[in-house]
Amino acid sequence: MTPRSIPCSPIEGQKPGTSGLRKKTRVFMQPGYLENFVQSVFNGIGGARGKTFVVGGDGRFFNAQAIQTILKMAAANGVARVIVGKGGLLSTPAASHLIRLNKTDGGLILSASHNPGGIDEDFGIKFNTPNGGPAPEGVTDAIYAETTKLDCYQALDVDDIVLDLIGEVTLGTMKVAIIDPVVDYQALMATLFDFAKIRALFASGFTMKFDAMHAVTGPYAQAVLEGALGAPKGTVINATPLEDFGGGHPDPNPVWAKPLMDLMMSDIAPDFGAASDGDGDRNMVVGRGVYVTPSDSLAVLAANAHLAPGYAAGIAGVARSMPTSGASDRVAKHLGIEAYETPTGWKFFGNLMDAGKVTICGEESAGTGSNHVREKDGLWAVLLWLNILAERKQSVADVMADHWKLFGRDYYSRHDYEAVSKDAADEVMDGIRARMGDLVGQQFATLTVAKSDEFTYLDPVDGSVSSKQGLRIWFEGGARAVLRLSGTGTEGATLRIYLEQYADSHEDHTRDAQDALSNLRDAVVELCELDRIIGRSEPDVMT
Ligand code: G16
Repeated sequence: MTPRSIPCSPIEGQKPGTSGLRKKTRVFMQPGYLENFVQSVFNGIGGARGKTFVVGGDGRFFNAQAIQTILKMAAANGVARVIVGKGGLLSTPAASHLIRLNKTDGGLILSASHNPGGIDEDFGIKFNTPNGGPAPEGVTDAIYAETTKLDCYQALDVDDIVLDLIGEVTLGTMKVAIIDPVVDYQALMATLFDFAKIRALFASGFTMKFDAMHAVTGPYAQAVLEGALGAPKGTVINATPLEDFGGGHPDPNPVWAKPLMDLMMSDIAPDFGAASDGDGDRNMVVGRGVYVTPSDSLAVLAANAHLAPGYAAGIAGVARSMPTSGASDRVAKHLGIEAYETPTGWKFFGNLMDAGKVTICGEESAGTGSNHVREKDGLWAVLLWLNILAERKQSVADVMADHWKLFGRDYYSRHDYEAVSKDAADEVMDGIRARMGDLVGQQFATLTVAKSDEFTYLDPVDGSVSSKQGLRIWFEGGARAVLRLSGTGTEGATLRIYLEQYADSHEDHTRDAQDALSNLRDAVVELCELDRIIGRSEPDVMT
């Protein structure tokens, strides 16, 4: 059981993106590929000797094998203790909580989030720091630097360990604590929400469907909703985590969670519908006959958070990613608290939460969360909604109507153009950059540009600057379009176009969103010359 030092060559292209390193599974399965990154993490954080880490993943194909590799490498690198979820499973928010609860030196989370799983699909790994959040750029830069110069990695030459039994085992001198992935997370939720009230809501006949999309949240949702909160069995559907998510695309949005959407728009819809993604950090919320956009969900949660015990004293501030609609800013103004606008990527919220500046954060990409952990948290958002519905004794549709009556409505949609060639995507972005100074006053379709820029973020806590974080174009009449390239895709480039049109509190809030945004969409398609550059003007996915 002596640690072996195995010679290797540096690997190119292991630069962590928006949330860690994401590649095709077969890329990760190449000999030495995962090892190169894991050793670079240990080296990049100043060595692993004597440290404690949390390790777990969303159960996708290669999860179990990758965990064995990581454990053997951790042991050989002198790690003192690893906390791992039974079966290698941990949702991303649960992993974040365990890192904080056990005051560990960080954690390795295995997931490609909402991307499909399987040998021909996607895999990913990211390092979270001791605050429980995704590593900030300084740390990922140090890890990346290691990947480009590594010449050997450490591993123990031992058999795999059995991860299906709760308890403590040793690997060399390293202790491995195999824990129930749900218990600590559930205990945390019970401190934040009024479980008795939500239990009474279910007991009164309130109905719900939670689509776990055959991903990691299944066991969490079953334990909390059907167990602790008494929702009827069958409330959680697709509850068993599968290596390929049942062949589905575990992204909780109206496109990929279509069966749930269809149910919620039908005559037999339950009162409330929700879904979460591959690793449990994203969520979708839908009421009977009404879809709640993530941007609106953030605004409603911020406006009503005080109804849940964990936030009864009020919230310190609200943060949203730049492409997220301005709905939460209006709530912050109303509450007299600060609103922050950050680049896309949950890591940017960490500093604000650590500094006590914000309590609730959210993104248009279906992520909402609070300072209870340092990741977005799908089930948390669903529980906060349930707590709010239990207190307000209203339907989701009525909550939304009241919200828009008070704050106005931000019609919102994201249009994704997937698997675009990298060159074409760059041409679209660079084309706009080149014309940025001349756009104001120009008319596209029926709209005239009022203002345009490229978003740069100055972190108010550490003063760091992040530039090139998305192109913004405002039109006369209050519409805004944002363009950016996805940082989480694994095939070509994904061009995201975010469309937003504000209708004030006196205007019509009942329009179809795509209809309300059609003029803006036409203007952007023309402005970007999408037909000419990428050969299509219709997006692959509209959420
Ligand atoms: C990750 C980050 C999110 C971010 C999203 C953006 O989500 O954790 O904070 O909003 O990426 O994705 P893209 O760059 O593709 O627009 P996740 O759920 O994939 O970890």
